[in-house]
Amino acid sequence: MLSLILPTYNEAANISNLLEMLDGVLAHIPHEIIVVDDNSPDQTWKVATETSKLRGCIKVLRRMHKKGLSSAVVDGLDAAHGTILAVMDADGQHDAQLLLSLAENIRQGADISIGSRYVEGGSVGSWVRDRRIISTIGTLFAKRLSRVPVSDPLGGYFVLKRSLYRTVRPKLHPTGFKILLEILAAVPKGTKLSEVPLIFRMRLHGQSKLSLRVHFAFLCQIIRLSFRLCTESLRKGGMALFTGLIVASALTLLPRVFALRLLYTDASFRSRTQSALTTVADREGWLLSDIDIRSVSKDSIDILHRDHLRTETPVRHCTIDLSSSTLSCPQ
Ligand SMILES: Nc1nc2c(ncn2[C@@H]2O[C@H](COP(=O)(O)OP(=O)(O)OP(=O)(O)O)[C@@H](O)[C@H]2O)c(=O)[nH]1
Ligand SMILES: [Mg+2]
Repeated sequence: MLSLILPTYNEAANISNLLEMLDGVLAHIPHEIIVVDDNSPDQTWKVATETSKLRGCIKVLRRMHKKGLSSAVVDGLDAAHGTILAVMDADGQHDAQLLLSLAENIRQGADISIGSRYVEGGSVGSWVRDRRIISTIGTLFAKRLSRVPVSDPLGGYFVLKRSLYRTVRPKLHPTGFKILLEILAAVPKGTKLSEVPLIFRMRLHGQSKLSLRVHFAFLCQIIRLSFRLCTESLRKGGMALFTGLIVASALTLLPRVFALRLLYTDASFRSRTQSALTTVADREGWLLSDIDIRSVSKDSIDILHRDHLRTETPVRHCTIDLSSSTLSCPQ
């Protein structure tokens, strides 16, 4: 089943048309539509509720306080039952027909499918110059924060697998408008993404909610996600350092372990070595703890001896013959 989330705030003049259009587009697909309205003063929730009485597949989630677009989308996605989850603006700017191509991409194996204004065939429509510039700069930053290559990480029209949503859900901070960016910054590496050209239409009725406050929230989101990316890279850097230290220590110890391997593998050799060392130490008046075994062979062991009093006596390199327990220390 496909679950379509429609976030609304003051879209009373648009919602009926859209729901009617969707009725046709989704006629052959098992689906549910969840309208998430923040108690719009123009009573969008009421219009949607009236329509839902005629069509069973529509649910209306009326939130009593305005909490913003991203959190409305997340609440809708949390309440959805479908295996394929879709999100679309409710102001008529997103072509409802495109939903079929987006959903088809998921059926073909994509994990997330996005309506993109920045691939060939897509466009931002008749945006004024300033909005084009802001969107281009924002998109540049956002692309760097996405974990998968994408051309339009700031869009609001996308479809994803429920399993992917479950994976990213704990990482989502649904503030501001850009929930897609939040998702793309949290997807696992190797996530399959596909994009479908989207021509962004003009609003037919109502007003945009894209305010200065929304732009500020976007700025905060970019800073927060950049910070997260940095700390993750640092953590990865820390892991690399730790692994490097372990490998370096192993490489340093390996020759020594190899030189002493007979001591680890041959019990009788170990006891012969032990008795030869004790004999030599008793005879020379050494402490066993002052003897450092460097390497062993079948007939002899190479040792370093340092006087435990740490006097001027230099460290001596000696060989003990195992059969006779004799010590030779070349000068
Ligand atoms: N529930 C809820 N929906 C919201 C909120 N803000 C915006 N929306 C809805 O989110 C969708 C996108 O918002 P718009 O204001 O159209 O933003 P936009 O499409 O980026 O900007 P325009 O191109 O100027 O329309 C619309 O369906 C809005 O009704 C909100 O605070 N709560
Ligand atoms: Mg809009």
